[in-house]
Amino acid sequence: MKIKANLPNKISTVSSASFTALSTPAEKHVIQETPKERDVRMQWWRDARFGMFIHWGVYAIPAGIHNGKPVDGEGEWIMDFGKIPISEYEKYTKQFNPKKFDADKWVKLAKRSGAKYIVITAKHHDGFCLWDSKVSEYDIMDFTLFKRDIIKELSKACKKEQIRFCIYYSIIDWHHSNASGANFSKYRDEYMIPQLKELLTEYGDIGVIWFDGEWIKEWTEPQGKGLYKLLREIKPDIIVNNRVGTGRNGMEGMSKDKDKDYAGDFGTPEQQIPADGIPGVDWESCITMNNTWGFKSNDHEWKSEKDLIHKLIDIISKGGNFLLNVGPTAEGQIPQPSVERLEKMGEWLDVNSEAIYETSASPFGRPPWGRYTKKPGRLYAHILHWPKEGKIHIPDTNLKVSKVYLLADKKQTPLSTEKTEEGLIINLPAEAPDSIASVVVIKALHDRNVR
Ligand code: FHN
Repeated sequence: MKIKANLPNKISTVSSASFTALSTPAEKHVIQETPKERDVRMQWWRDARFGMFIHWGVYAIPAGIHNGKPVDGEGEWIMDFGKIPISEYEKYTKQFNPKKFDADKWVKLAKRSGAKYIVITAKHHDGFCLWDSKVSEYDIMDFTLFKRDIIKELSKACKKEQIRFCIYYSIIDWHHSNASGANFSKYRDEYMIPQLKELLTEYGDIGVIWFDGEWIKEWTEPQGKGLYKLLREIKPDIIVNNRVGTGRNGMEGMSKDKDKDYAGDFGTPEQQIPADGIPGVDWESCITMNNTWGFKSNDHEWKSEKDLIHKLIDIISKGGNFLLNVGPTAEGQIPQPSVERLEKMGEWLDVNSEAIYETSASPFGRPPWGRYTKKPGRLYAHILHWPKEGKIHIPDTNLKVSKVYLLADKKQTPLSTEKTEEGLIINLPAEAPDSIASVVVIKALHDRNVR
């Protein structure tokens, strides 16, 4: 059951004419871009490999508990799962005053973790805006005592630390009276689009617009294509996920479903890592650190740092990006268990980042002991389970190896190898340098598999 309310909007002065593109036939929505131009636009995102998702908003106040009772499901859905009427939910909004929020602290943690970009929920399904929106009073400046533009502060902190700043925007809006039913186009043209324009043009360099809530019946693929075109016209180098349209699952089947051309630049498998990746398209797995996106005071089921590092390696070995979520508290603090895990991931990346950033998918599938990533002239064997037999086998008879060594070994002491009819045996030391994952570097010349 979705909840609606009448919200007195500051109706945008932007003419609706600029949005007719949203309703004209699909062929009007084609962006002229060569494959090379697309590769240039996507390059920073592909090289980055690892981002931090931040789900933060009013829902952090109830934090999974409403009227003294726990509400099942993700914390950011409490307004819906808890069947909280708008008027009652607005009481939570009035309480939103995160005095301990420190954008620099959050961004420095992201940087220490090895994340290269941050995606923040500027507006989730509850409709509350974390920035000073010109078309709404339901925002941090007009509706709360906090009166600080969180999106602006985070954007500035990201610029300072050279972390790409990205925006999550929900097409669903449980607070806006026109966001479903007959008046949806009014919400789209007079509220949603002006908000996207202000986020894209007034908040610094936005790397990605990350849409969500695309599954509602009012939203269609042609509208998604029209919106994608509009956003690329506003900011030609912007990257947009496939939830701008209806492609969420389709993109995952995209490599097999060539005749279905979904809007958006990358697929968005959620809480999952596709077994074989998604060959032929860009994709990003978004995953929580416990079981909720938005903070819940009663969710303590934290994934281990070993599990998170293995997920990072698994995703990247399949050619994807890893968007790992944190759900800050109502006070504006990232939960300590999240901080601890992010710090551990950063320590592992301090040693092994060469085998992660700017790499591409494994040329050999998935060996029983771990995963592969590669760069031109280099193959990286990520050993997740140190083999008792003290060796690993690389199934490539073409490898012209110049050097093999443990990435953790600053002296790059060569490991002994043996050529076989099936490929290359690499002999390993008795002890793994890292109990979570250790990387063997195979410097290979002129090999078709290692480009
Ligand atoms: O409904 C949302 C959910 O709250 C969360 O934001 C996830 C993150 O990708 N997306 C939707 C569920 O698919």
